[in-house]
Amino acid sequence: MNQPISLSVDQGVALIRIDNPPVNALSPEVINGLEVAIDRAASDPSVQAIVVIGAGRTFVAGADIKGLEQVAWGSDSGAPEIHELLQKLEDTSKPVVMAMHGTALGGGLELAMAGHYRVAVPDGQMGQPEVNLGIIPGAEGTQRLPRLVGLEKAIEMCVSGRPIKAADALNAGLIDRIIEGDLATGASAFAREMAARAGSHPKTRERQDKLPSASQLPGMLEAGRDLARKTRRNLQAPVAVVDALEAAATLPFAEGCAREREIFFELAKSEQAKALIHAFFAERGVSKVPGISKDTVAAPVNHVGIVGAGTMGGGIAMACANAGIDVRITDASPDGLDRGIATMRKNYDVSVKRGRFTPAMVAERMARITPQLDYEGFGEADLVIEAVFENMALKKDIARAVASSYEASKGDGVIATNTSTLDIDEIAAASGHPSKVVGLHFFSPANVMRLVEIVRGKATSPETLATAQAVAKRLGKVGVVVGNCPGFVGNRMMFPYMYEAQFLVEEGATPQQVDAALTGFGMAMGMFAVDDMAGLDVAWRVRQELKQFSEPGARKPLVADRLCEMGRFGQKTGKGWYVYGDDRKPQPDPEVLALIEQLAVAHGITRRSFTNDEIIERTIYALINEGARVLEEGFALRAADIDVIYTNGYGFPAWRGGPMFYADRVGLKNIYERVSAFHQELGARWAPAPLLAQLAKEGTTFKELDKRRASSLVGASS
Ligand code: T1G
Repeated sequence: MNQPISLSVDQGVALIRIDNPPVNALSPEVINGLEVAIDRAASDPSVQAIVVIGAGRTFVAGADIKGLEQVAWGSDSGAPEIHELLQKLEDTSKPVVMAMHGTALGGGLELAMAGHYRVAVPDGQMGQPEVNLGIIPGAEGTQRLPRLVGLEKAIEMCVSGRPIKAADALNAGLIDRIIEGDLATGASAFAREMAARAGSHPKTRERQDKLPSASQLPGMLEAGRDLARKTRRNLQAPVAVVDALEAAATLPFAEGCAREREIFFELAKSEQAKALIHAFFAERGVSKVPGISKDTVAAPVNHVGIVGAGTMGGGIAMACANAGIDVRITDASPDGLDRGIATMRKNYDVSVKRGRFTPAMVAERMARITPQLDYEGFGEADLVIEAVFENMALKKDIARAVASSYEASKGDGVIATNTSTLDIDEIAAASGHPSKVVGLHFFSPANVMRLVEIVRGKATSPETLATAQAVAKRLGKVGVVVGNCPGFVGNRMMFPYMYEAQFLVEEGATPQQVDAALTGFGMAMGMFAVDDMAGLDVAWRVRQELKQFSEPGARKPLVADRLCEMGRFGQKTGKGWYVYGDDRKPQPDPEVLALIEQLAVAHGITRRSFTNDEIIERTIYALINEGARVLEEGFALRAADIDVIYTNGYGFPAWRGGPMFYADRVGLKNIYERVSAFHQELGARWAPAPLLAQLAKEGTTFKELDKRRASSLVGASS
């Protein structure tokens, strides 16, 4: 018998256990081992029923995505060959019970649906998340799922990719029983019950009762395609999965499976699958950091102090409370504190209205947050996060005050600053305990946005860093470790991108054209709409501090400062680059267009029209060129880390993989040539990053560079 599969027989039940850590993915060994085990159990006269169960944290979480990656890049050998196993399971005369815990996802759920019965633990989850990888289920899931739960529910599950919980699965008919207590024992008892029943056991592929009638079908399909287009903008797989599900309702099972396979292979080799699989592994790669090993001890964090009850501090407090962490939050002014608490309450009320939380859940969360005007109890905290506005003197004072709270109570917590631009090392030095200081750069709204940049100062200790990584994970966020440079990684790259957008409108494009080109490319929002949402005053303040714009010859954007001087700070003042009505939708403002033209002409700028392609090159290539610099200077550990930052914090489309992966796909030689041409035409700010030049010359990619560098991270672990 193959290694990852074991078989034991107890009182007439064969227990087949899948043990392929970390998530029991369907490797060829697992598939072969299951076939052998099923044959043995089927032919063993002492066996009346069969239970298939996963060892460790979960049932099977899907096909091996490493194999899918090979398919995406051209080899068919990585595709799961599972049809024979599924047929064997379904055709077994003894009842086969699938016992699920953890997350039965993708190929895992498909395996389970070929069993005659399914049971799960109360917190088990089941789903078909394939669309999130740019593919569709490829192991007959689109044909079996609608037969079990009906077409509408199957569409909802496959289009959203979201798993459902055991109670929902029971309700929908996906599982037959919820097992309280030990799963193996409960599933075995259930299996014996089924074996004692007269008659044959249900084969999912033969079921017809839940499939829609011919008259119901068109409406359901139309609604499904609509859902896919509206909720999964720009993604191919969610629309295609409806085609495969349609086949379940219109074709015999075998033909439906053939149709599914055809669509699966077409998508598995698509650009979107390449990009989304890259994004999956990129996100899981960020925790591998030099100097941090699995032996590095992260301190447990159960009590957090937050300094500053503004937008960021409040959002961070909510993120902590949502994760079950007790929070003390302080502010310099009683009014500020009251406002902060009121805002949190308002945000939670919105969540209740949207059905995300119950009032009881909100009460529990608010009870974890203690507002106060002093630092009482901060000395006993495991972590204090300073989240006041960007002012170095103030941040240093707070770092000192937090350090003395720790000293006074012999505490040893971490001191984190939520600065988005300031020098962590300067703040660390002021604290007197630089090894305990780290940057935690949250993105607004902090209770919603998934990204946190974890800024490693030159003295940050491995334990402090590991604690910061663990906190990010506990808060359900992706924490990307970055180096300490102005703007860190995300904002540093944002500035050239944002300025290029502004230069483009000075040269003749309009804000709405630039924004439309960017959203057409897949960005969640256009640059000008983002600026209006964030508040033009934010970048205004930063601009005043940025040294590069005081260098002679550097081109300064002309319009943004003028808008700020006019009090046009964006959405919050109802006017910015756009004008906002009651619906808060951006409308072009003739006044702004006239101002842009007037300033451009006064500065002798030649105006012309731009194509959308030119707009994308000017903006996105600026982002990529700066990304190459960041990478070369070591402020990001990997190109893939930059991709994670941009897809999780800046609305860059995950289906393009992130800016650096996108650059690889365009070809670094092509990017380099365009950047060089812009350098000739537009001046020094477009000087190609030396790393970009080098990789273009070598004919390689950022992904290859990451692989080469990975060897230097050996010994690091998640
Ligand atoms: N294949 C290979 N490796 C996987 C994997 C998979 N399916 N799932 C997780 N890993 C690795 C991951 O890279 C990481 O490795 C470790 O497991 C822990 O993951 C035929 C086509 C299961 C909910 O899309 O959603 O089936 O970094 O850090 O937060 O139709 O992993 O430690 O080296 O994410 O506890 C469908 C994807 C595949 C599930 C666990 N399945 N995985 O979350 O841990 S397509 C999925 C997840 C398919 C069929 C098709 C999550 C998780 P390392 P983690 P976690």
